[in-house]
Amino acid sequence: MRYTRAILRRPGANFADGVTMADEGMPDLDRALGQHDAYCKALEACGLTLSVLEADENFPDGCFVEDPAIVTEKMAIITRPGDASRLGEEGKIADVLSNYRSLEKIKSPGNVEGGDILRVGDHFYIGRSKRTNEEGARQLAVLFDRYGYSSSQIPLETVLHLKTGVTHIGKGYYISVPEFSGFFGEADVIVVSEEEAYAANCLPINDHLLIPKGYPLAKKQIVDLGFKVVEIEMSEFKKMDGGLTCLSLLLA
Ligand code: CIR
Repeated sequence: MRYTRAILRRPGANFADGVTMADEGMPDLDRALGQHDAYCKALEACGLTLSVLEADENFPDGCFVEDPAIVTEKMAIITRPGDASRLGEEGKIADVLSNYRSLEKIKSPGNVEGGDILRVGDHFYIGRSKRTNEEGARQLAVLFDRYGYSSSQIPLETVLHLKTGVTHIGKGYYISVPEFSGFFGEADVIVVSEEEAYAANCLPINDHLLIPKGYPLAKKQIVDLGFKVVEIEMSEFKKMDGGLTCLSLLLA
């Protein structure tokens, strides 16, 4: 699939008030804005046209636009974030997405966050996490089925979202923390060490693979497989439990 467009939202002045389990200190807003700009430039270099929304200080985690929606080539699903502070982020995202897709919606009492959804071809893995509940996963499976996609569930134990711990990087390869390495049958899985767990969240876009900067062992394994990597400094988003996939919604 070739992506042509991305939707993003800039971090706001109260970015540091978002939810986090990371014990890495407060993020620096200026540095976060600089890292967000660099991320935007990398997406443009991959051939994408960007729609960058202004920050909304009602939602300190609003820059993590991956969570309030799931976009496919046939439709988009507006989710219901599972953390109460994030409920409502989906409103503006729905407005923008309605320019490009027909919209489906997850309804109460379902909760889903897009970070729990890992797409591989026409199959969607649904992470069952603290943010994506049984009812949300059930509604998702019905929607995917209606549009001709298959889905299955993966229970989460240690990470925030499914894609915090595993991503599909293309050419049949996954990169994963040990918890998920057995879920993908015979597929080739790069298993990251505990020190490099953050590198399990990579973002393939067209001919490039965005990887977080500072994880040399993971980088070497990826580069040795022939991927064209673009390294992005993510330190300030990591402090708020966000990774590369979280910062954009990609549209083909
Ligand atoms: C949160 O806890 O909701 C945000 N601080 C981080 C969300 C990261 N999103 C993602 O992994 N898809």
